[in-house]
Amino acid sequence: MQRIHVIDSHTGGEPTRLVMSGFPALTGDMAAQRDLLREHHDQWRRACLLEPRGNDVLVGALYCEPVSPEASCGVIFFNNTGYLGMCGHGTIGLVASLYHLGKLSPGTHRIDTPVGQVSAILHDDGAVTVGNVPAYRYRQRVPVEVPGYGVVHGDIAWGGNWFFLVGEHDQALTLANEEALTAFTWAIRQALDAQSITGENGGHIDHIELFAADTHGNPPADSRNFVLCPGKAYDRSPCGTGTSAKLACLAADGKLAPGETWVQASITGSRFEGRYEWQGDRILPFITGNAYVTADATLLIGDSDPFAWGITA
Ligand code: PYC
Repeated sequence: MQRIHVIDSHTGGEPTRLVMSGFPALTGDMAAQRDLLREHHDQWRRACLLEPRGNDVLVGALYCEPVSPEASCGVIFFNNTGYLGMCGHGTIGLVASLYHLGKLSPGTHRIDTPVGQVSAILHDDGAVTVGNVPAYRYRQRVPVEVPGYGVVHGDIAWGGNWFFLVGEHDQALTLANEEALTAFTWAIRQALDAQSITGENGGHIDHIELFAADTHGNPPADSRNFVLCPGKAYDRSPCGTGTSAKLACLAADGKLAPGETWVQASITGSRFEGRYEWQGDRILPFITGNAYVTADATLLIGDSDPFAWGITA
């Protein structure tokens, strides 16, 4: 019997499963550890995140020893289909979970990730501000022919993952319309792949983000979004890396000044606050949100369980 200690939380409705212990030992820098996990131990990701123990919406976070002297810890994020560069909601969940365990106090912390070091401030009221990796817009208003929908224009931006950001569309951004939104964004994602439209240096665009006015909020947020994640589930939170990519586009367009607050609502109505500082021709995004711990549990992987390592196609 294998045992994995996890802390579950949600950030704006989006769940994070933090793995504290039970995974195989990994070595090297964070990117090397992520690659080792992917290439040699991927069944541990599947056991934690796929059915019957997990589900498509869950994002996993593997707690690691820090690789740099100033960091409190390292983290590797993963989901139902693979591995994420960075994850904003997951970092907020990580910090809230480590606070729950008594491993972090309010204050500023540094966290090593496979795509660079991030910072996290745990505020006295429990809110967390993530200082994300530098973000930037790579291409503006790129046309893509989407079968069944016609030509869709979007910006390509990096916020710790690659995003295609679409503001021009006729979709209703409501939870009731979730199936149509998933179909539309999945069609965009497939069209980008088919037409070899990528981020810089061939970076795979695996997140699609739609924007509209927030007509539901009271008071309204600056914008409402729908984010399709790599495994086809939609983000219940406003997506930390997606909000970072949005800030990069707003900064590039001169629509948001450095230090000014941008309130991003999600499709569920949950909110993040974002702001940025310039760093050369990129921005440093800061994303603030709250996470809540929902479980402190031990996952059991039994030798005789036919679905011990998850249900796979
Ligand atoms: O918050 O960055 C994020 C995120 C990525 C995928 C799901 N959430």
